[in-house]
Amino acid sequence: MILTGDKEFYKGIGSIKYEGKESDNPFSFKFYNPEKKVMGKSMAEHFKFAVAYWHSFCGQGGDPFGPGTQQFPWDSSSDPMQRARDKADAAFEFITKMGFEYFCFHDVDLVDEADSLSENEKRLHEIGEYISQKKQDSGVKLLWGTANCFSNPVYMNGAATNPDFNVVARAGAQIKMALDLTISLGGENYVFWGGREGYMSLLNTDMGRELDHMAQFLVMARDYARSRGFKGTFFIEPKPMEPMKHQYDFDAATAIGFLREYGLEKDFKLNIEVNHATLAQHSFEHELTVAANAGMLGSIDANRGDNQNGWDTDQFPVNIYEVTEAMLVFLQAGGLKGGGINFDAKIRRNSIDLEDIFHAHIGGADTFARALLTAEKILTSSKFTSLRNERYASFDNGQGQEFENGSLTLEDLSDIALKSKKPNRISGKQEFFENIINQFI
Ligand code: XUL
Ligand code: CO
Repeated sequence: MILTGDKEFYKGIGSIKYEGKESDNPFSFKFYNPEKKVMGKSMAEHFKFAVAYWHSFCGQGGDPFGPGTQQFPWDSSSDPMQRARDKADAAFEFITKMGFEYFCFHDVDLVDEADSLSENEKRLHEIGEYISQKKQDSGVKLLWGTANCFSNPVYMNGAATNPDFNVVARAGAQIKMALDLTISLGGENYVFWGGREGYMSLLNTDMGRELDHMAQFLVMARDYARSRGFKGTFFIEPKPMEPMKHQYDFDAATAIGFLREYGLEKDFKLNIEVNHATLAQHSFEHELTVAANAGMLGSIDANRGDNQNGWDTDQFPVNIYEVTEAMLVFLQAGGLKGGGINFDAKIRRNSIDLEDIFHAHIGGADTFARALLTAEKILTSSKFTSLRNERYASFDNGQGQEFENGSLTLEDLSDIALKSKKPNRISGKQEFFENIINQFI
């Protein structure tokens, strides 16, 4: 059901429905069929697609060379609360027209930050009540909330890792409010993306102390949220750089090591973002695999980077081959632990028509759907799994199995090798594996 406010913002566009790949209606899904079952779950259940409030209703396409190019009709009022309500109307109209069930936000996306913390709290409370009503009316749910502790200049030296305790306390106040808001809106999860938690130069930074502070802060946030009845999962969203030269949550392996070191691994999982993976010189599927192996694959921020440059371009996903490799990991991991697929992606600066975010989200959803269907076929009707398992067959019984069980010593390995023939060379067959993906796309 479409939910509009006093006025309709996306005029002329109705519900986006699945029409199949032969449809020539640009405002329809060609592959994403929410009800279609894939390996026992509907596509809607697999993905839990979410719209990112910040990119779709706040960001106007500004870049370091010039201001925003997109003009939003919901931004016209001079009263910040009216602007916030108009923006919420636009957001819920868009989400319900897309037929998506979820959204994600930062505190400051919902309403402009005021000069004082107490005024902020009032504003957030007020817009929270407005959005709560819209959630009830539409059935749209909150996948996760977060706090923006990186845009305000007060955080230029970091938030939880700031060398000044006064700033750490301010971040605490802001995150407490964001947690309260997330809980009151029934948020299923809460995200910590590092923002400015990292450093520009080690010369002026006590890294060990900052990491201890970050952990202490997360412990406090967890304890507070749990005391308020929050049952959801906390996610860390790794990123190697931007805005800091070095971010503390560099990649999945780093974040997992950190969470385990400080005993946070039970409450926290990871939110893996495609373009963050590639900035860390990994592939998306690498980061998903690292998280899945640790039982910490919580959620996904879907987007893509640009192969020709090295920053976070946050483009919408379109690459079927790349996303199919990711969906193979996704399906084999049994899906996400609590999270969903949040389109943390923005349209290009020169995409200035209001309808452009429909094309973007339709393309993103279709890319994931097509990749999921392809991955399902690869797993159920190709030799992919058996070929990969065969590479490890020597560990399935005999001495290989004893090695895996931990019942051999290094001397045993030595004895075995000295008594054996020289090992055969066995092909890794990478090109054959690559062709299987192409064959099923
Ligand atoms: C930044 C980023 C953020 C987080 C939420 O690169 O991805 O939008 O997802 O703070
Ligand atoms: Co993100």
